[in-house]
Amino acid sequence: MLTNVEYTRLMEILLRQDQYIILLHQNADPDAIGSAIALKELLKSQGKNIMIGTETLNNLSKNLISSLGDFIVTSPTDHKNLIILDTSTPVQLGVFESMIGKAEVVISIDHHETFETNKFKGTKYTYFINKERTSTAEIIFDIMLKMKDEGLIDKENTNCDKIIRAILTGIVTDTGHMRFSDVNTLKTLIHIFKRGYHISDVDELLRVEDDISKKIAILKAHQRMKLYSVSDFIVATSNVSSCEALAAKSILSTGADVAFVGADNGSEVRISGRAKKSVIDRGVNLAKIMSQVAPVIGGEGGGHKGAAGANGKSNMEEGLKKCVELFVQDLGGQGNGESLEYTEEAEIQDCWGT
Ligand SMILES: [Mn+2]
Repeated sequence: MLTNVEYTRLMEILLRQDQYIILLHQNADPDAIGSAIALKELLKSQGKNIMIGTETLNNLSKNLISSLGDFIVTSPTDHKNLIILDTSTPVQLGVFESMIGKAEVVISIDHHETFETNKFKGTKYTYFINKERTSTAEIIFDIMLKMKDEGLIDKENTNCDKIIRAILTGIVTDTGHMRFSDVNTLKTLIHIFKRGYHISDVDELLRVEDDISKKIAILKAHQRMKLYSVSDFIVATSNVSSCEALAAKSILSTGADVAFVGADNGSEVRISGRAKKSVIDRGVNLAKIMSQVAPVIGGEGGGHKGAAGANGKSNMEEGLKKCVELFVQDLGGQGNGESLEYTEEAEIQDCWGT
């Protein structure tokens, strides 16, 4: 842990310069981006001018940046004061590594094992490495608490909501949704939860809105669904013009145990099948079903037991019917050889039976 003395020294050093660029490792993850956004806001509240630079971002980080409404630069600038976050070796800075040579101040804040401290001996380098912390975001949160204790945070001038959301996202992602969290992570989270935040806030910040065609495909797949009761499973079939795999997956999350969704664009027919684990556990193999359906649509099929597909040319409706028949056979074949009865449900009944 950084001691109180170290935090005081870190604060003192950070507040010395008026302009910084915060640099992050390539393919910056939400801990790097969240930490950078939070530190940027904290320093901005002290009248500092701050930019964030990273060569590339991962997809989650792109979502985080657009959700929090921030921006980054992707090529070196002429800044002389650098803050390097969440980066254990300068090489990881990619194109920004070249800025280190010309820099006058380099401050590294990180929770990784090794920053190559020996490579940069000299007065311009200052390291605050706390490898016991599960994320860099927690270190930034400690800086925030320290600033608050010292009366530096003026709520009017500080976007505390943005800072906390950024930090919470870094913590949650770097701990693998808390799997690698420890006592100190939880202590930080207690502070954050007491302010009314929750882990589900992070999911919202990282989620990408599906584009309109995906939404329509999924909704139409639900609208056109046919349902069958087979043994104690619900089998659904449907059709869309595209996004059939996504639609099948979505139908499973709505409640079906097995879904077969066809797509026919006039020149090509595709069928995608998805099954829940409870179905696979009964010996059903969708890859086998898809390879047997393939001749009906004039193509080939395969995949995995729980997720499989077939591509062909025509006869989507017949293909979907065949999928259900083969599923019934496959399920029946696991029992005493009797063929199972199946009925098409005329209406979807809700759980109250009305
Ligand atoms: Mn990290």
